[in-house]
Amino acid sequence: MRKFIEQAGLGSILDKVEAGERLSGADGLQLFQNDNILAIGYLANLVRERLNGNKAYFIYNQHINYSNICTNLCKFCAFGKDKESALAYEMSVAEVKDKVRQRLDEPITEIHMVGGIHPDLPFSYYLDLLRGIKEVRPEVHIQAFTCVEIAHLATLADQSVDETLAILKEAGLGSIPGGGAEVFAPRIRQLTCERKLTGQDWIKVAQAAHRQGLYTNATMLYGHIETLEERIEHLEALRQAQDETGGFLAFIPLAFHPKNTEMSSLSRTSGIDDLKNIAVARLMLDNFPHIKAYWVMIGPKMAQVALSFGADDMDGTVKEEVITHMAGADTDQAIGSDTLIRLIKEAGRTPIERGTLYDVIESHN
Ligand code: V47
Repeated sequence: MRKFIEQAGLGSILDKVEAGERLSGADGLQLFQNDNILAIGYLANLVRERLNGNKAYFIYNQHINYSNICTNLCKFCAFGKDKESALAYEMSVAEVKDKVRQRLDEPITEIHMVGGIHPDLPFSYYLDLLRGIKEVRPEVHIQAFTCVEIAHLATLADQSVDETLAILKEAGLGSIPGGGAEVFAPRIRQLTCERKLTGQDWIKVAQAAHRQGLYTNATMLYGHIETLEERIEHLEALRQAQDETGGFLAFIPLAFHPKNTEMSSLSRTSGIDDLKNIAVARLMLDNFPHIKAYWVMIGPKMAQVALSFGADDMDGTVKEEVITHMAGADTDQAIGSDTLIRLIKEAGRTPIERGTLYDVIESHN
């Protein structure tokens, strides 16, 4: 195998991976620029198996998007709508509780809840959402509100981010999903989401959460106008942040879906780029315990293959995915746990149903 990797021009990276040495930004760039996907995958799989063995995780979760009304209106997003739009919606707390109630007969362990930056819902609404969900399903873990939303909630609450997080935690917040990171580079934010929280501030919110004992995830929206260098800078910024506070659980590369967005002239990502983003993330983010292949965005088949290219998690049953489907995703909006188990087994991995914090619920040997 060494000969094959050397022939691909990746011998020095293999040396570092075998020695457990950190890769440089230049190494990351070299990987993105290399065409030998099998060699890149082999390297990523070494790290993946060192960290997670043969395990491949999934979760029984339910997504709820309480409102799509958003003042940021990012160019890559088909979900966020102006308040006056005919497609704008907002759920009452009672409606969200009903959504949870409707699935009480399913073994859901996590509610994943995000929305837009709503111009006028009060802070109390968000606290009522958390408390309401806990009333209906007390045991469920609520993973909610991106770092962008948390910064907005701090403004609404007229409190520091630390204090806001403490109040949300008290109301039932269990952890924070990875959305809103996009690409940290100011150039990309300027061109695609100029009203959004800056990359630096996104990281500050995540680190504040870690200091409060709240785990968070991180994402990168790839496959639009970002350069490979900007992808690497994004990964390096996350790695640095993780060195400092250690509270990131998983990294999820998000494949850009152009339909119904202001960037609809761009193409969908390719399978090779999807796999490279998983593999390079696994190799660069040596301090992230998990890399997720989000089947909603890259399709269940590609997510299955990704389990041999660095990913150790397929995310979950999801139920009612909205954000990617508004942008033209052709995957289903939900997937059965039986299908996830079958896909994982066929990939030669051991399916592990996990809780949000990667506690083992059931191992399907
Ligand atoms: O924040 C928006 C992205 C994110 C598009 O933490 C788009 O485990 C692709 O963050 N094409 C929301 N992506 C989804 C998300 C997520 C999903 C699953 C698991 C986790 C986790 C997090 O989707 C947004 C934005 O970055 N997004 N528009 C689009 N057109």
